[in-house]
Amino acid sequence: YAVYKMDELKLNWFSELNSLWPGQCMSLEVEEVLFHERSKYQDVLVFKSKTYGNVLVLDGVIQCTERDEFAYQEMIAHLPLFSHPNPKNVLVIGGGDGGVIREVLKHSSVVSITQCEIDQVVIDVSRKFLPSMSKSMDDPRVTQFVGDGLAFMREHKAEFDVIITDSSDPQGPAEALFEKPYYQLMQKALKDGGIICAQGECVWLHLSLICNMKKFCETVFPSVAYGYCTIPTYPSGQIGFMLCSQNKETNFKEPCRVLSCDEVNKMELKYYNSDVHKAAFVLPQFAKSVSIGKQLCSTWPIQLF
Ligand code: SPM
Repeated sequence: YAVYKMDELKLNWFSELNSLWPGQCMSLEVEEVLFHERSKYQDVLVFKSKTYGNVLVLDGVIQCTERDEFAYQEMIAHLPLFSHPNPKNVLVIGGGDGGVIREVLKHSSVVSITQCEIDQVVIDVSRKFLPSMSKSMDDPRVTQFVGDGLAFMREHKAEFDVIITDSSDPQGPAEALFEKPYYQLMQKALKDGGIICAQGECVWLHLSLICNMKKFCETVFPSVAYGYCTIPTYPSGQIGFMLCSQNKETNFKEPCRVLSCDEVNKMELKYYNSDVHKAAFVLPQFAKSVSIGKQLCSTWPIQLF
């Protein structure tokens, strides 16, 4: 599948061409290529952009930019953590840049964060070029493993209050993380009442994938919800999250702890607040009708228009 054209880097523009979002792409002006190598798993590129800071790109797909990463990292971490009454042990699958760990560490109830990232190169380049995210990985509450998330999950039972899957897209190393067997393993790796949250793609681009995922999630967990945030540098400016709970009483739309303005400031939150939490689950009609199962699901990707 398509990755960026090297010529475009030379011309000082990076364009995120990919068959997952045909006929459209985000482009960023490049000031300097900081790192570009193929790891064992994927093409790894880091460049300094003109207006979005340093940018991490895997297999031609933007993973995070210093300017807008907080939107995604805050939401994928705080939606599940504020939906759990007392999260203590948290597992992060993927997230080798450290941004999700940075957010999880803001919860005083959390005593341990275990991370399993498949690609050591992603960790290394993040440590070097994305310090505002990666320095979180040095916190004593964090234990890091480098390996396959699916294999890791097979070996852990009833250990975690919250599992966050911060993956790349379902082409390449993260493919299995969008399938039912992985969700079944996560369900077993959770303690009673545990909650999971996973990168859930984009309703503008991958509605039938989301619909199919939500349907199989509902066969594994008694409570499932789909939320989203806006973010300029992901395709169509939006990305979603699949949330599932072992507790049928979990109402994802109502956070367990509501934050005051002071608390929002103390936690240095730039996107998440308690109103944003509730609003994240209010879907536009075209997505709502699919997510409640009123429309036939087909294979993805589908195009809306
Ligand atoms: N910690 C940041 C890692 C980013 N993980 C998610 C990357 C998703 C990139 N593609 C978005 C496509 C949405 N349809």
